[in-house]
Amino acid sequence: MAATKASPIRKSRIAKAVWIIVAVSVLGAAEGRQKPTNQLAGPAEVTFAPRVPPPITRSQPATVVVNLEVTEQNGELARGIIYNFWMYNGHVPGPFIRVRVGDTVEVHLKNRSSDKTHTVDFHFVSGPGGGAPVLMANPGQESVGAFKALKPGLFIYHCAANPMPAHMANGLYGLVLVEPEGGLPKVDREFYVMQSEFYTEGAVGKPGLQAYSSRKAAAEAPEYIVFNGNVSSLMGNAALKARVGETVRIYFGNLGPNKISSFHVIGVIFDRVYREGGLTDPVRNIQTTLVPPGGASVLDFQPQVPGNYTLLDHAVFRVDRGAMGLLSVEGPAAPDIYRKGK
Ligand SMILES: [Cu+2]
Repeated sequence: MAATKASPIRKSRIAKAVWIIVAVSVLGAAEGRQKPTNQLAGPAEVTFAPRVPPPITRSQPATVVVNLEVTEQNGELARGIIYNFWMYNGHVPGPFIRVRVGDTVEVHLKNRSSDKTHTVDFHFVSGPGGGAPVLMANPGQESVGAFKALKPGLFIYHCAANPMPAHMANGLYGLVLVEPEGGLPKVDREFYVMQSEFYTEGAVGKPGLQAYSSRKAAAEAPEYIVFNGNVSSLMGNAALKARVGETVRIYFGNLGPNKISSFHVIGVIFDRVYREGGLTDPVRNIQTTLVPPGGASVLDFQPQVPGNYTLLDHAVFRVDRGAMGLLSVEGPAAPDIYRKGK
């Protein structure tokens, strides 16, 4: 169409089109400015206990993808004692997820169960159910949700499908570290340790496949209280290892579901304790730290003397139920600090 002069209608259409182009480019520019916050960093690097992913080096927030998969499978709770664990990514506890404050965490949850609905309640999430209603996945289905990490901290995640206590007690939990801007002070070694209880029909030590006892769970009478899902997960060859003088950090979570942990490492004074997982204001020179069900704590220390150090819940009869681990420290003796005789 040959037009020498635009009609009023065409004029207004042109104006509209120009306005749209301007609006789009303004929005585009705004998007461009915000782009660092939306940068896709790809899948989050995750690890299984006692390993911890390396510190985050990004100086800008990003979108990180976390893939979780729920299965139900038999595994050893102690030697000769089998339990049907419900697991995130085939492990109890589930993967350690490390992100940065301001990150958007895009969670993909695959539910491989044939007959149970599962989900995740992330304590780092601000919003209803910690994301659980969004992530609810029926048997065989996949759910997706995206959540912005508004606050730094060490946070628990756990299943929250009905009946929630059973879904938690059977093994569906793990930790998320939301690093503050600039990260935490650097240390030489980092470990992931998570305490939880198991309620078996058979008394502690009874061999064979042990069913979950909802009666004992309701009575808050666990048969097992363990670190990292197994009585011997941190014993023998699986002991944590460090050298004299190295700085050591334990990311400690307590799922419960019922018992408060009085976490202690025999022969160690914690230089810094980030109580209840709050990363802004550590307290110093602590012997034992209280970690409630659904809570966590970050513990920094520096072993000065070689030898074996015992991790335990200082409610000490629980050691007989499994609440014990070892840190093996190698290096030169330090007789000025510790010696036999005068
Ligand atoms: Cu579940």
